[in-house]
Amino acid sequence: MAAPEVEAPETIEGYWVLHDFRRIDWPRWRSLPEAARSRLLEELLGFLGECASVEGVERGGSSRAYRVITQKADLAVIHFRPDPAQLFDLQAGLWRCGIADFLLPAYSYFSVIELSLYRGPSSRPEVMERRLYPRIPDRRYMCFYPMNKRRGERYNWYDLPASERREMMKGHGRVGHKYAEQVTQIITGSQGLDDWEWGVTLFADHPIHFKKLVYEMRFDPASSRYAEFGPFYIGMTASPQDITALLLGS
Ligand code: 76R
Repeated sequence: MAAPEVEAPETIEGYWVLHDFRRIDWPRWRSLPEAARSRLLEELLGFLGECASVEGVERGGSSRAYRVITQKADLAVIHFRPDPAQLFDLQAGLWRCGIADFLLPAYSYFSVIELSLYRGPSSRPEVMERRLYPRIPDRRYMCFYPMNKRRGERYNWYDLPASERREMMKGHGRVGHKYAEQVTQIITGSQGLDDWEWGVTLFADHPIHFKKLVYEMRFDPASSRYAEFGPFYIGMTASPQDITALLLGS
């Protein structure tokens, strides 16, 4: 029987994840009186502060706001939470803020932190814990894109024997590991949850590291033959002062 060869890799899931991208409706926002804009900004900052307050709680989750470059979005919020139901509440929480009337949906993604056990589980429970339930890394830049593994006539990831996939993931890990200091990757699985199969979220102190890493990876067979990519979003961490400057121009 060929059954063991076509087996899906075992995965372990951790935090549930929502990436929520919004565009600001600038003409309508700017036409508001300044006092109204300040009030809506305060309410938004209060909401974001509340989101981030879970960080002190063990396995409570993590949330970060980002400014986004290009016209695909202006703002992004990323939430990690232990219970998927919390993400429904967080999404609704932002819509209930008055400023939501001026935030146009741009993109969003629902997934769950996933470790695929191609290399077997780490023998150290604290390593597994840290990877399944991480804080959002304190790096200045974030890169998010969704991806699939190809199911073409010639190259079909899902038809490959497990041993070949394992070998290829080893090569992938080798390329990635060269960037371990500059880039933190968080892979989230979204099979059955959203339109692509994985979300890739990378964190680094400078976006040049995203470019170098992703380019080098394009030559690795796990990507060159088998990866298909969705849109890329690049964000920069946004403190309350940054969001105030963005929205009120001060
Ligand atoms: O060392 C380990 O245990 C982890 C090895 C590892 C796995 C299992 C790893 C390492 N990744 C894994 C899984 Mn990854 N990763 C991506 C992308 O743009 C592209 O071409 C692909 C997008 C990047 C940039 C990246 C970076 N990785 C996965 C999976 C799940 C596949 C599956 O289960 O079939 C995907 C979709 C994926 C995609 N990867 C690394 C990195 C980096 C930087 C590392 C090294 C991390 C480190 O050593 O600290």
